Amino acid sequence: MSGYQGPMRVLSGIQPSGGMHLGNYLGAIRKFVDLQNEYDCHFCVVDMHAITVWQDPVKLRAQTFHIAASYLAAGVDPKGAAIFHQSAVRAHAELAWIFNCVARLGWLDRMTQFKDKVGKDKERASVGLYTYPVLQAADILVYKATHVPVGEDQKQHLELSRDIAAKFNHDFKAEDFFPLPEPLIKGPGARIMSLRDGTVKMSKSDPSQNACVFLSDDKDTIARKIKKAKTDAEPLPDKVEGLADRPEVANLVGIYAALSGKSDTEVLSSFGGQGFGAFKPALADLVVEKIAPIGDELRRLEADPGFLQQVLTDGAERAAATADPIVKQVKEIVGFVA
Ligand code: AQP
Repeated sequence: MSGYQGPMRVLSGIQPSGGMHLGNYLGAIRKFVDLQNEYDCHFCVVDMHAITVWQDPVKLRAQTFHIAASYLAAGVDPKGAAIFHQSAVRAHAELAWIFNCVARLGWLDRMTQFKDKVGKDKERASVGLYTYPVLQAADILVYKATHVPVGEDQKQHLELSRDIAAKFNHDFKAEDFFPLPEPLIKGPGARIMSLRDGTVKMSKSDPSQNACVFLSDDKDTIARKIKKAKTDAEPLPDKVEGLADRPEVANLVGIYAALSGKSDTEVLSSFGGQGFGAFKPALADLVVEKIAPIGDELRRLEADPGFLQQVLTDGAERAAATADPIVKQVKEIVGFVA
């Protein structure tokens, strides 16, 4: 983290672009819960990122509450961590513009998530989708966050945040003004794949409802999705090496491991040699046991939008109290008149 001496601070966010799924839970929110007692935490609902692709305004509002409720239902305590929506803290947009002038086109041209999302239709993508990782850098650095819990898919964006921080510090001779944020990626569940195709990640925007277990799914739906998950005709292997060319099987074993706190090796020592007729019901029971109670709490919270609004308003006030003085300093460093 270079010579940065500021406080250890965590920032992470999730887009209100659809229902919260098992990948978001294992790759991100579960880590939020673990980190909240150790760091000064800021968890945001990144609505400004969500509109980089079309969002129905009515759904966007509901999904913003849904993500906030998911944080709470999974165990994030709003008295400790600031939970807020990105658009409520103006400092994110202000710093993002300044960072747009620090980041280089060549850096953004290398972002694989942009390429994956636009496919062959780049001409029709929004400019916001292209500069998405610059806004993400602003989200992080507007709090001088030192640690960022994310799934594996965000690794490249985090490297870009570090490049932007380093270039800002260098260009403006502001040594160690921004920390070089560390991604917290490692651990089970960093990359959960679709239940229908083990080569693509589980994603909110997947057109197949059966590709994701959503936190809001009831017990029967969870069990049905796990039992319908794509596999192959062979039994489970005895050793992890046997998962190499079997992405769907590796994914299900990984989900079992992440939710049970065991390693893949331990899971295979229990289930190796058995067919999916034995493994899938055990996995379904485990996912139901861990996820269904979160879903119950999520529904209870979503029925109280007044409470959720209050959590977001309080969180945004606390977040702005940290971010505004940092942006003020940035403006001075850049040479803007006060
Ligand atoms: N499949 C996944 N496995 C592990 N972690 C994941 N994350 C997302 N998918 C997986 C992590 O969840 C956090 C929030 O991600 P996001 O919603 O802001 O953006 P995303 O990565 O683009 O998520 P989706 O579900 O794929 O959304 P859409 O379809 O709208 O693009 C991040 O920490 C991410 O790593």
